[in-house]
Amino acid sequence: MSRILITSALPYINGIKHLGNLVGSQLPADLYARYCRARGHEVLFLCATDEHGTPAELAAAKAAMPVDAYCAQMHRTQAKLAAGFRLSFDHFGRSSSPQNHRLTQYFAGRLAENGFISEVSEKMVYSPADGRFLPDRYIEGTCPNCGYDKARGDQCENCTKQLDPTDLLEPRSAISGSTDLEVRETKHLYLRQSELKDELDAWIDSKSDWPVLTTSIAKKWLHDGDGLQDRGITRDLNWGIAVRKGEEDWPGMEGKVFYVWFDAPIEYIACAAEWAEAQGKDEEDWWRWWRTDAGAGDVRYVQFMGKDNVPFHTLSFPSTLIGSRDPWKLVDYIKSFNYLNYDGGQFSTSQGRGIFQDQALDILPADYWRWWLLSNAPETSDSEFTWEKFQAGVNKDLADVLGNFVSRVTKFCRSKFGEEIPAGGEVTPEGAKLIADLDARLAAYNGHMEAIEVRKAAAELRAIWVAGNEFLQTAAPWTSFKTDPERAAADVRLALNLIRVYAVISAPFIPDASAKLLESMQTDVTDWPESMGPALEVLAPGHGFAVPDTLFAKITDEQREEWESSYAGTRG
Ligand code: B3M
Ligand code: ZN
Repeated sequence: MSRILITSALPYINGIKHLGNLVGSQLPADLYARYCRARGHEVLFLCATDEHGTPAELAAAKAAMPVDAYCAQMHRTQAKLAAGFRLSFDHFGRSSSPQNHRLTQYFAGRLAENGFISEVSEKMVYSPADGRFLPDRYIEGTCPNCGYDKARGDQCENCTKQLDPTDLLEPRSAISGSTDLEVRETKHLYLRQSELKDELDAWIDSKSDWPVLTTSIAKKWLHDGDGLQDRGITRDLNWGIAVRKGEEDWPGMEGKVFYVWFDAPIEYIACAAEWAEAQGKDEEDWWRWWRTDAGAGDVRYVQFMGKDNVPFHTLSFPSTLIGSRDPWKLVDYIKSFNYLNYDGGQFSTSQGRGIFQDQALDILPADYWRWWLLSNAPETSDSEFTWEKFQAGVNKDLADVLGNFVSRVTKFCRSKFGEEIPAGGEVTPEGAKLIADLDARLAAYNGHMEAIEVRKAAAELRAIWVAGNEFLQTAAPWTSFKTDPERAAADVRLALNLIRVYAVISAPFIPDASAKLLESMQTDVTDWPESMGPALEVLAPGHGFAVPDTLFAKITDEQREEWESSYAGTRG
């Protein structure tokens, strides 16, 4: 048994997330966590809301709520949706937690003690009307390059030119619209990442099993252009973690907070402390996951995220951990994803484009979404959600293949042998062939799950479902029953046992359907099959079962047309 620590990128607190966020980190992380638990490993699966930064402040202002109340409310909303999608976090924490405040300030203190913090004076745009300094993204104006009048202080979305706020013509606050802007001197802390470049380079070189997408992004930031730059880790904002050096004040940093991307990854660690506290456990119960001097040396740590988050997870966060000179656990494997597109465009929270998690659960249960999103995960390239593809995928795989197999076997058995596993007969040659085929496929499925190859695992699981249907078609117990009822009984017994095996190995993808199948087969034997022979004999003759209701209702064309028009890519 191994110990596996799994974290998913923390969703920003503002707004309900769309399906692209879900499939880009949290859902595949849940798939892997469920699989690892089912294989008997000790798993700690953590996620949290990412609650600081300007987006949180602006969203709270828009909701006319104090930002802490807004974050508390949105954390509850996101936690409820996570439960709706059956995301089996051991803890869903908050980056605004007291634990994260303490840890973030601790790390800043350690980095300062070790010489990895510099204090830099810089000029920032201040808006008296807003009573605050404006981050580059919250300064708007006319692009000097293309004339676009909504260019931002960091980039023009129209011609993509990188900008400084001082480049903008007629600059104004993107919050209040005020053009009364001043440039003021302010001081910020910088993490001296450039000092850690060689150590980071060596660490990344040691990751020989990382996907190319992950390594290439990390190397690009390390070596392209001027190489790894020092990075500001403080902001002039009201909402966030106060800049302190451990327990002490930080002279000159009064009124400032840490930059959201400095404190957010530290929440991965703080979340374990929150989990321990929530479970009434002690500090060593979470230190054994995060400190290699307290037992985390044998932990395998796997992170899940969208590809745009890779730089922060391969450079900035490791810089914080390495620079602390404490023996914190560094990530062993990063699984990063491309983007899920919606009907030809990007999913976008800010533009309300796409299908949002609350809307999805309003129209269909989690398993439909889990199956389609995972079997179409944007692993090696972007993938496209269209209502037609979604309808075709779930109707075929879930209704016609898996659901149909379960229904045919249980209903035929009930009609000829009653609602119990029939006795009689021996495994037929077709049955023996099925068992051999399934052993090979199970090994392949396990291999893809261990390698976190999500789409390949889904394809292999689908093939395992198809194999059951093909066996049924070949064995045709409804025909053999007329001349050789013992043979029919043996084939039906095998097929009914296969339903239980399907329930066990499909659970990481479709947990609710899995639970329903186990209930209908009246069994709680859920050991992951080591080999199919013994696994297909667990339900002995005479064991009772109940014909389940329809496992997956098909999506009708009318439903698909209605949903396609009502979720035409905008969210009120
Ligand atoms: N919230 C970005 C994102 O949601 C950021 C991830 C933080 S993980 C520490 O894509
Ligand atoms: Zn432009």
